[in-house]
Amino acid sequence: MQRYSIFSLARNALTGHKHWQEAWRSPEPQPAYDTLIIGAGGHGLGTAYYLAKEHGLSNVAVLEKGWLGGGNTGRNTTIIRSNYLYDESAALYDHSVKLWEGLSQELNYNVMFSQRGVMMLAHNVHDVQVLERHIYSHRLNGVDNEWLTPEEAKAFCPPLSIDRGARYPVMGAALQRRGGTARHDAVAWGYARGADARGVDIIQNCAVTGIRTEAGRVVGVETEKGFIRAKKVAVVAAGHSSHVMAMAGVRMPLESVPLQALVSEPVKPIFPCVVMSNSVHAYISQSDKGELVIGAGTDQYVSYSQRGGMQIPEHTLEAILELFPIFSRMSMLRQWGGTVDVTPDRSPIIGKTPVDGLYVNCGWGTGGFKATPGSAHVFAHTLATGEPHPINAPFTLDRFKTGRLIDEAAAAAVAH
Ligand code: FAD
Ligand code: PYC
Repeated sequence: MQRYSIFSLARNALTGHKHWQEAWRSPEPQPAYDTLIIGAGGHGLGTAYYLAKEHGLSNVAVLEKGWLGGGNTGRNTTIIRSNYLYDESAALYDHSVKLWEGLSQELNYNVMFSQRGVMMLAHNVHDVQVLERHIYSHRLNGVDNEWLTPEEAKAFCPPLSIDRGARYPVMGAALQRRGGTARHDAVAWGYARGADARGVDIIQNCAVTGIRTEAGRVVGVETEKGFIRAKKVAVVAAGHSSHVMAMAGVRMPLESVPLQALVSEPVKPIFPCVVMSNSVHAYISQSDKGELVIGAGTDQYVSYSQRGGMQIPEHTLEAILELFPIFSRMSMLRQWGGTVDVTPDRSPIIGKTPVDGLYVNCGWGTGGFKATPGSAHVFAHTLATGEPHPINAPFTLDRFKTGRLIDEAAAAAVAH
């Protein structure tokens, strides 16, 4: 890793950064690769990294229509947790949390993973029963989670109001102490640098416009930079997955929906953890810059819009103020949106497709950032060996035909 002293930082600033070593190359595409990955978000870049590092496969290119990390990876609110209900999901998301715990060292890049705890609030008897059921299930799977009384929840998060006269009073909370947040861009940058250093070509500003198949087998992709031949193609395009998969004639069980978030002006550290409330459709944490990071349920209508709109922040801030009246005089700084790909059972699709050589990793909906290392790790195994890793084996596309669904709507925690 290149290190910069304060003097070299000053020198580079004064010389317009002319002599800085780039963190990754910007190559033109080769005519052919063993594997092409469509989408340079965290999942696509991580997959390329593990293909090269763990499977010795570096004749790989990642094709990105915009800039790397500019999709949902760079737009999300970075909540990381593994408190999902079913065994299959607990295995997948906790595999990811374990990889998060060593990721800065693995990449030699500070992804600022902070296990500050994720607390989910209960506001009615149904919430209490659902969260308690989740806690029992998590513990059976070796995933930490514990029940807090309202007073314990307030001790863990002092800005929280536990006024029993509130319209949606806090009746308790489930706390996963190993949950937390990370720096989203750094995850994309760390994987990109690690993959590039191992020979992977990352090609930005190169939209895939078609997927070419012959006799039921993928042979390459059409792009803005011409046709690129490949033995295997992996679609990791998040909110645009159904659009890209349609290029190969595969119809996906996905809806693309905007998900918005916003941040406040920066303030000194006041918020020590992450708080989520599914019932009031709001969640909140504080970034290391000091901004309160606030999010919401999805927009009501399907759309590819990546812009913010007023109705979601207004509704969300009403909910936030009921829980945290202390923030009533804070100003909001900016808002944005991303396009999330939602499956009917709110679980991802990771694996083979009906087209030989075509693989897909999508359907993470509102919650795929937390899964980035785990998803990339098992997907790289699937691509390299042609067979699913035991952890992603249940997350097939054909479960929507067989009926073996993994319904994580309650654990998704973000209303949609
Ligand atoms: P992306 O980062 O979106 O990468 C896909 C890439 O594919 C994009 O860069 C896109 O440009 C590219 N692409 C698309 N089409 C093409 C094409 N034709 N050719 C080439 N490239 C193409 N998850 C959590 O776990 N915790 C959270 O707190 C959280 N908060 C969120 C808040 C918001 C506002 C949003 C929008 C999402 C949130 N998520 C969260 C979800 C999370 O962001 C995503 O599930 C995750 O980042 C998906 O990563 P990815 O690498 O699959 O997708
Ligand atoms: O999946 O934890 C999550 C999440 C939080 C905000 C958006 N998604």
